[in-house]
Amino acid sequence: MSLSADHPDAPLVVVRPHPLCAETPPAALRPAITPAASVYVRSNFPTPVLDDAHQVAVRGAVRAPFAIGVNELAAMPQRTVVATVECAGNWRLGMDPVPIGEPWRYGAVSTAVWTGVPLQRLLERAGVAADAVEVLAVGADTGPRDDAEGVVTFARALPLPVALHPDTLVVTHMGGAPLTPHHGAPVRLLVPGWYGMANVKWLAALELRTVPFTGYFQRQRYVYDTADGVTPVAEARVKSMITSLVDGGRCEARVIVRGWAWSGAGAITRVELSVNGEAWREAQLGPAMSAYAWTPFELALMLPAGVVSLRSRATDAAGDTQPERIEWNRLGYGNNAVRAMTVRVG
Ligand SMILES: Nc1nc2c(c(=O)[nH]1)N[C@H]1C(S)=C(S)[C@@H](COP(=O)(O)O)O[C@H]1N2
Ligand SMILES: [Mo]
Repeated sequence: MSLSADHPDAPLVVVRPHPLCAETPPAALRPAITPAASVYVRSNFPTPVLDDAHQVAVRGAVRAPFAIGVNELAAMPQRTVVATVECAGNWRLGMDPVPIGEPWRYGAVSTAVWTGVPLQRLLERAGVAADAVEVLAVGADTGPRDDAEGVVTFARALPLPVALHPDTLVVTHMGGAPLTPHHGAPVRLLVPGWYGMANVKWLAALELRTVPFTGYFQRQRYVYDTADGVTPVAEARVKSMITSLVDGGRCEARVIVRGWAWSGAGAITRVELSVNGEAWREAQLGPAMSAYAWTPFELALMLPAGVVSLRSRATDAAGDTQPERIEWNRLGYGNNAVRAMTVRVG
């Protein structure tokens, strides 16, 4: 697969080649299901090479620890979930000043069909101790970090109720095919509705904990670091994106503006569009492919001639609406502010 950032038809727009961080290109954001080769990639360390003999250890505060391989997972009842997954750093470049971290534009979001076994089933088999509070998902990838001592492992904790949700999956397949190395082969987590960092790739262990985890990727990264303190990033904030028009491109005056809206807090209840900063107009919503997949919206517009600014704004069932401005945070996560795109009309 070609990963050239310069080639207009490349399946991914590379933000950093090693370890691979790459966005879904604008054209690949149009279909409901993102083409598999264009699902964005975010890796903190080199991709570990794991073979079919790889096992996931279920351990910690459990009655009966065990290890399970991919073949045994395949023999269990499977569950499939269509889910939109967004990196918490998506649209970091839209923050002012731009925070440290990967300079993501708005393509660190994709929708895929994920298949695996509910994490709940593995936890039931292990017998979770009564005093367990969270499940630590440990990846097989490690490496040094500038701001940490020694070697760091990618690991993220999930509150037990989220881990026990029937749609939280130990995934082996994306789009009906075995996971590719970049996406976590042979096994990863999927936590629908949460930002991407919860979906630990190259899953090596599931560790039941009785005290909250405070490791590097729990307290120093994937946290909202503000004047009020540090809070781990969790559910994806409500957001929308116009995909039928190209930012900086041209279009006819009569257009149907289309795009996607999503939220980790519930269904999308409203999407509005504004032309040149004028009054918001409500778009029509289509059916989402699942409770965790983005919702399509569209609105027919007659645009004025010249360079036109277009904005979309989504609201979810929790009552949250995309803000005009984002509260800046040191590491640049969760930027769901309304984003303007410009098109030349005529
Ligand atoms: N083991 C491991 N899991 C990981 C990461 C990682 O660096 N290592 N990155 C996380 C982040 S920040 C995101 S956004 C998603 C990206 O998943 P993808 O590359 O399959 O799109 O994986 C998450 N899981
Ligand atoms: Mo991410």
